Amino acid sequence: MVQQSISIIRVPFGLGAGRPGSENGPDSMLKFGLVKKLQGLGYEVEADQCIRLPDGVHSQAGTKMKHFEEVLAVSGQLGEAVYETVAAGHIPLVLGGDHSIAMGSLAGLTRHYSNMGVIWVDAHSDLNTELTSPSGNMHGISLAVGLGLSHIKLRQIVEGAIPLKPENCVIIGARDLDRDEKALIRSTGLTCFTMHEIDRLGIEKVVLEALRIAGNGTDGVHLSFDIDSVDPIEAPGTGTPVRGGLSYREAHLSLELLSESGRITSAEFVEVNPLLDRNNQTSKLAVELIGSLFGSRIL
Ligand code: B3U
Ligand code: MN
Ligand code: MN
Repeated sequence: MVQQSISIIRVPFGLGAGRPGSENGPDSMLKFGLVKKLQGLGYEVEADQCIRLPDGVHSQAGTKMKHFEEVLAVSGQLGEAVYETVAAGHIPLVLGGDHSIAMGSLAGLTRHYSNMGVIWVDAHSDLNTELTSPSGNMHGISLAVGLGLSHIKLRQIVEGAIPLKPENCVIIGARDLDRDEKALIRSTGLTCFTMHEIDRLGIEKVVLEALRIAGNGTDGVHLSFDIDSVDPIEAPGTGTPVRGGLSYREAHLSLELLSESGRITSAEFVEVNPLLDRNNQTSKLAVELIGSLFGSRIL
């Protein structure tokens, strides 16, 4: 991280997921000491931004994508807040909420950064579109929206936003991909390090390669971290757990390496679902992992 002031943006919104609970993620991460942790690492921390769904926004019944209008309304507000935050020189740290909110973050960020890389850590690729989504859940299409592959465009969310370039986007930790998502990964040429590659190459090599790709000629690198990338043994409190994920140490090492690189300019942590958690294990893990991203070390 280059700048020294973090602005936390809470997004208590979970309608993009298939089950309730992720709307409680931001409060839970704050309750388990996130602000203190970041202050202890030497940052100035501001935590009073909170994005809420405006009154009176409701999706029409009968559209295929569930809560489409609500997701766009929240994303629009989040996008403006993220843009203002980076424009003022602070590091935005967005706390979800479900992963549909990434559309807002990406829209706000690409208004500021003209050539941004993205590292997307997730069990899924979130590369469905409204045409291919098997579930109708908006959190499954957010990266496709970021890449300009959906009918929903980033510039509809924030004026002046631009699509991501696939050659600067990297997915890490994937293990549950739909058929059309696999085809999109192949045709767009974006890089996807599945759990198979992580097993074979080791997480250090994968993360360093991801940094090279996302950092190649870019003026910012956004980390979008879906907590379901971590194995459900460590992170059970999430809506769509998939076995065979990142170990506790692989997850920490990833964030430590991203921190060491000094290249990450914004981050979001999503899909923490306190209603599904065991002893708040997942919220506490998320706080620890954010600490690693911002420089916490064992020694
Ligand atoms: N690809 C599936 C499943 C899914 C995506 N993201 C999550 N689940 N969390 C879909 O619904 O698009
Ligand atoms: Mn996701
Ligand atoms: Mn996921």
